[in-house]
Amino acid sequence: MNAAPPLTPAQISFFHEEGYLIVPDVFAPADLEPLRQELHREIDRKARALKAEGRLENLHEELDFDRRLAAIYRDSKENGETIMRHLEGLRGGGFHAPEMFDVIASPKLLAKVGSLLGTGEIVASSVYRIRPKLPNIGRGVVPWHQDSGYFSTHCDKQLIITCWAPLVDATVENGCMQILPRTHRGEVAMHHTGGNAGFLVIKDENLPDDPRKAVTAACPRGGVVFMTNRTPHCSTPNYSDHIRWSMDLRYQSAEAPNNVGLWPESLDAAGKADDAFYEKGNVACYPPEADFLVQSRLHPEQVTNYAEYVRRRETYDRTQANFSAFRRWPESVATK
Ligand SMILES: O=C(O)CCC(=O)C(=O)O
Repeated sequence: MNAAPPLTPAQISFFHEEGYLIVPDVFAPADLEPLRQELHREIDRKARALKAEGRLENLHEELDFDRRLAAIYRDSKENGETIMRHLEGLRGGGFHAPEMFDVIASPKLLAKVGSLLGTGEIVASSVYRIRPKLPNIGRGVVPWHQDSGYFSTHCDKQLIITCWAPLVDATVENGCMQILPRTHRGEVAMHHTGGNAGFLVIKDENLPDDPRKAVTAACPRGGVVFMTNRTPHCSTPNYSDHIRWSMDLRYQSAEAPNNVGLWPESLDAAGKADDAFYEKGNVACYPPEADFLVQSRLHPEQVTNYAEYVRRRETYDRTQANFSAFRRWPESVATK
């Protein structure tokens, strides 16, 4: 059996020095095809459901995965937003098809993530997103932030790896990521609420370095941009004629705080577990969504299978919506 290759020592050093690493060939393009096709089928199912409700006229069946959702959005912003919100997975368990789980648990990706975490005991973080950045629509533009801005403060010094993986070639034209290198070792920068489309934003004056030093992280389909949770990053508009599909997945060591052992049925009405649980230091970095053990040599019997992953996604999203161990950032209207 061929084990999936880990990263080289030079790649690992680069990541820890720079706060990011682009690996252009983590996946073969064919590895991502099942996910692309299932997303396309999901769009088709959602569009048909909207049509059955009398809310959508043109299914745009003739268009491919890289264009169809944009055409639906152009016809009706409301329909486009409904489908996008569903796929992005912010509520209701989000998109959690088997094809999604296969990518999250892909040995090829986990081998690389393990190299960066320095352990084979890996928890897939609760927060992953599928992002269809539509051509010439501002909503997909993500302002400067660190992922830690969204996480609870007790995880500031933990390493949570974001794996940003495009499902099409990500280029300057279609709005790839911008990364501020060598700035990931300090405190979490001041964020403000009120950024574009409700995102948190670090204003230019609060960035740890001059944004003109940003690296443009173009990345081919099959590649992955690895970042730390304190690496400032943003993404720019999509000026192309197709959708910039991407996913961002997150992983941490099983030693870092997580909610793997926490089941919603053991929570009280306020969404809290009993004190004994928290005494173990186990408040998840992002409590409202479920973490799951995705690789373990010490406890292979505890590695989450697909059915359990679905149950955790679906249950956590509902029961813990009001649970809050978050930091509070000030509000701002005038962002740059
Ligand atoms: O995909 C994008 O445009 C932004 C993604 C992002 O900010 C993230 O993964 O944290």
